[in-house]
Amino acid sequence: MTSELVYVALGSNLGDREQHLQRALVEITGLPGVADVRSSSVYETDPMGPQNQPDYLNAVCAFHYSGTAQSLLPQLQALEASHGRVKATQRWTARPLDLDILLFGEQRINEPDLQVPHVGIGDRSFVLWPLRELNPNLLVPGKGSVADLCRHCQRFGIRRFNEAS
Ligand code: A4P
Ligand code: MG
Repeated sequence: MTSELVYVALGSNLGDREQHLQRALVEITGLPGVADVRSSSVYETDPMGPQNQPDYLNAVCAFHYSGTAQSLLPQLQALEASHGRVKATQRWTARPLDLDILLFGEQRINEPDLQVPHVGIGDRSFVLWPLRELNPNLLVPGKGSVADLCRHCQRFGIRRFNEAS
């Protein structure tokens, strides 16, 4: 089976945020079919959505995956659950780990439980900045280059996280 270049967003705003992201990267690297994992720097970001929640740490990773997006999604959801994530009824609430499939090669998927490119990819600086770091020339199907999207998205509440440890 051929592999696709996949981009996944990582987010955490509960518990030891840095450790959640670091552990998730190790766990993604260990998933069957995953190879050549690269990661952006970590950014600290103001919460999008309800403001009565802690700031997030966000990053993006890229890897080659030999499988389908539909087979990757439940594996990422199992990792979220293993980090203590419980499903909230309200959208955009605090969580120890959020893993979203941003891009799956050049595929466009529109299914009830999976939309790729991720619906919010074009207007979230906490996704676009780390993506630009990995590949500024990357094209988001139907939306343009990551560098252009970065120029036009709102710049709010995003700073490099000081990885002192
Ligand atoms: N789903 C559909 N497409 C995808 C995809 N491409 N990747 C479905 C992953 N999942 C996808 O997600 C809800 C459903 O989306 C899943 O059942 C899956 O089948 P969820 O993670 O359970 O719920 P959620 O995360 O609360 O909702 P949503 O709409 O996915 O929110 P987002 O977009 O994940 O945003 N602020 C900052 N600063 N940084 C953040 O990372 N994240 C969020 C959550 C809110 N505010 C934030 C951040
Ligand atoms: Mg999500």
